[in-house]
Amino acid sequence: MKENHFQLNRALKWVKEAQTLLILTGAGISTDSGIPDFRGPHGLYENSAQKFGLPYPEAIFELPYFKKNPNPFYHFASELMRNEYNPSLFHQLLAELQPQKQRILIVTQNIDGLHQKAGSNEVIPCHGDMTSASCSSCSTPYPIEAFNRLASKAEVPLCETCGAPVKPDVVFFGENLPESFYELYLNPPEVDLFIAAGTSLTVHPAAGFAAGMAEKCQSIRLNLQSTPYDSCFDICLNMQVEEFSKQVSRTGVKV
Ligand code: CNA
Repeated sequence: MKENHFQLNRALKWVKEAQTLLILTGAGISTDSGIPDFRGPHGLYENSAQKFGLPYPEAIFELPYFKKNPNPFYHFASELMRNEYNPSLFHQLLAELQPQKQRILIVTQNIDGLHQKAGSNEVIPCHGDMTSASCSSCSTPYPIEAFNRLASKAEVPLCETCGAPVKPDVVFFGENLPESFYELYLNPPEVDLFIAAGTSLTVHPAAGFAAGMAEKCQSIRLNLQSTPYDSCFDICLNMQVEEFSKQVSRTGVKV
């Protein structure tokens, strides 16, 4: 308990002092916004196989399965699209910190667009997002308005060229990440502080990137649960990101 308190105070001091920060975020920073994560307590994986009739939970984001049966993905996507989600305290914290720091670069594994909605301006969505869509087979782009109209009703848009199911440009298991992420991976910036927040660090290459960054500079792992890469970090905090945000604001940083 005493050790936890000491580590938290050390982390708060680092956040206050750092001028350049790189933050890797995951689904855990959006649970308070109402979007379930995958692997956390009550995450999607706990009930998705049964709910969407999948052979195993990860199938919902696997391209070969999607091409045969895109319906489970569209049931999931329509839930995400029909609701109006708002940024959590942690999204707000990062946006509010921006003018007070030299640089805050966010790499997010999330596809929900909440960092941008909160006002953060340097965001790399390393698993893509839902702002464009294309054919899962021939890659022909699909008009986004028509995509939104159909997907929000859980209807599967079909490619006008080859008839295969269209998918939003989010990265499924086994697919390449955007070029902007690989550029960062190969040339990681010099920063004062790296934070991995709300991520189980189980999905690669993002998890490997986090491990590399954590060893390169001062680093904090902020998550409810431990991760496979905890030993790479200087500080590991097992706590809610919302609670951490409140603690940061108590140090005098306006949130
Ligand atoms: P994950 O594997 O589901 O891990 C999330 C982690 O966050 C878990 O370890 C939880 O314990 C932790 N967590 C949950 N709530 C909180 C909280 N309030 N405070 C602190 N920690 C919390 O998700 P990852 O992001 O690590 O995995 C990468 C996948 C998840 C990416 O491909 C995403 O696209 C995908 N995903 C995104 C969203 C979204 O966009 N909001 C939602 C669900 C899944």
